[in-house]
Amino acid sequence: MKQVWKTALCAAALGHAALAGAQTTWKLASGYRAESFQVENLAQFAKDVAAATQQQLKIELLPNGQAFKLGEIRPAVEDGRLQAGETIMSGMVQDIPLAGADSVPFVVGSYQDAQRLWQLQRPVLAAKLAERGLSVLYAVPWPPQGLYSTKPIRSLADLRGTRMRSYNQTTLRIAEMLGAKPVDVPMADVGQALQDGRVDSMITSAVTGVENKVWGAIHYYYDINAWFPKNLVFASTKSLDALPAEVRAQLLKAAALAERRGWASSEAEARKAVQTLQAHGIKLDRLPADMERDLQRMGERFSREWVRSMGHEASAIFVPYYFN
Ligand code: PCA
Repeated sequence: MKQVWKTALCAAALGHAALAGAQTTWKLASGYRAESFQVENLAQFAKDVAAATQQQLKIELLPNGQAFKLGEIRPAVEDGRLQAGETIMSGMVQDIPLAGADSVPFVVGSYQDAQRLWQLQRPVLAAKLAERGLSVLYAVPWPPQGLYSTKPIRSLADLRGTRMRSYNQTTLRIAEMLGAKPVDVPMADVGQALQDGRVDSMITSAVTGVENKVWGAIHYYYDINAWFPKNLVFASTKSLDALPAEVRAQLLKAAALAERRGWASSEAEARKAVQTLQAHGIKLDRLPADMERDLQRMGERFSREWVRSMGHEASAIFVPYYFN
């Protein structure tokens, strides 16, 4: 009799486990703040997925680089510690050089061009990520990158010897080319780094300036429209394949929607943010024409270096970008 009870209890427990198995929770880490427009879009994506799959797939967000630092997120998804992640695409260039295509200076000058570049970059990037067991969910650009400074800038020489914040290989190399000292500061710490006087200048979006309330230390913003870096949201292919087909289809549908929504909100936020910087007393200035030319030349030098290091993979993206 005892044995019969044991068997019955085991069966009940197994039945319960089978039901619970139908509900999956993914952990998705982001290196960016929950209040950032990128992570707000991500939170909406998670909500959409839960609703569309009747809670069969829940996405638990781990934002702010707290559980996993920005640079650790992709490796953590690769080795199964996370099921999904959000990172800045150009942060992957050490392992996947063509992920940096969107951060080559002065190639893309508008959201429309950024979209065209993404359509060309996506298939080649997806193939590279597939080799690592990763799948692309969606990508959303940060607004155009401008130049911030505590002091007015009249020539490139004014940046020599200053401490310039970097967040990817492009910002690092540009600081080097300018003879500035690159200081790596995660996006969430930019406000603090400025307050502490650890940074004199930086290249990032107007939105990032607003989100970090940079107006205490920064007095000048130059709208140089240098590039449109994208955040990439991606998943472990193994986790994706383990989902029931219908759940997977709903997830991919929500991802496509998040991509469209994100691009629209990036553009809208970009416009508002420049005004907010000005409203807080930051001078929106133009660079002198000869400095603009020098900056363009530096961008060309960067492009040459990049194309040389990439070989034919760069042409797969840039030949159709420039000639089609
Ligand atoms: N904000 C992020 C990346 C690009 C941007 O506009 C940052 O500054 O780290």
